[in-house]
Amino acid sequence: MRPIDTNMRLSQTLFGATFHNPVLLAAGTCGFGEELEDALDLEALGGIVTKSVTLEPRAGNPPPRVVEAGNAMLNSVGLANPGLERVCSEKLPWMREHLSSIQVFVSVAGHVPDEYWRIIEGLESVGGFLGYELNLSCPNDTRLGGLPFALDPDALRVVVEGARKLTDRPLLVKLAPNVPDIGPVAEAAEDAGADGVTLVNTMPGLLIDIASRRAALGAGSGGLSGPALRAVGVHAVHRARACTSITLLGVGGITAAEDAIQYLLAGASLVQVGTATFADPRAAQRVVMGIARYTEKMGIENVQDLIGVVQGTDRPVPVSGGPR
Ligand code: RRO
Repeated sequence: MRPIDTNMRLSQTLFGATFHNPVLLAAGTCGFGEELEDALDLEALGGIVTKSVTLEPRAGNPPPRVVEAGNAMLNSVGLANPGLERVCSEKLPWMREHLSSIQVFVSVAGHVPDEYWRIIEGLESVGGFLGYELNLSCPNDTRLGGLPFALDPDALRVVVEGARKLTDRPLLVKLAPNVPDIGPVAEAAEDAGADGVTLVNTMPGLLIDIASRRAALGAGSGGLSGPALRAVGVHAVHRARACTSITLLGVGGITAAEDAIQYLLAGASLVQVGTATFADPRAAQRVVMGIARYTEKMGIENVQDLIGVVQGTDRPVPVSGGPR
């Protein structure tokens, strides 16, 4: 294994683990790491979040699955993934061997609470990763009998409380941006036993091809991501910081270090780069280097000194910056 060039300014201990820097690859944009192995230096990152894993394999939605949407991207991938069994037999062993120096969260998705719990039980029996990110907010997959779990705090609580009983690993909950106030949703996740929340998943959207008068995506509507989502994500982090004391992970529209730093200032301890990786597989590495340059230039000893210290916002945030 190659030694890590650790920049102590960027290093943090969170969930009892060392993150060499605050930049992770977001779920659904890096497969299980292996898919991007030749395109960037994964070990230069803080970590990755895998594609969401479901109980059974999923082939995904009909094409096109991704379309450009101005300063954004619309997707309806439809949770394409190899399913729990192959993740345990192929993906986890690869990640254990190749990503042992960075932190891996496995994203978990399902239609009903029991599916989330069975996937966690299956993954627990194999191990080889740090923790879970419960995807309760996919806009392209319906919860049996209702809205995505993250749009219904009571439904969210059921999944998270059940998951909490099954594992001591760090448990993150990924929230949706399309709620009236994300603060109470983050609070519900904290009350139910989550160690952190990831804000935000994509925003439901629809694009129409006017020549064919059909939806531009094969599946109809999809989830909007990219730069257009950034202000929504930064606001969500800021709001969650005011309502909770658990660790926050910011995601949405990060293409450069300046974007990631906004999330840190709003209260996120970690950030995730998603859509930007499609245009430039090294985007996340650029973000790491940019944050390092910024901390050096500003004389900031550790990136934690940036977390949650934004001023001049409409709602107060803790000046201490939340969890360390
Ligand atoms: O696979 C998808 O279509 C998908 C997922 Br699971 C998600 O969480 N968010 C998204 O925009 N697409």
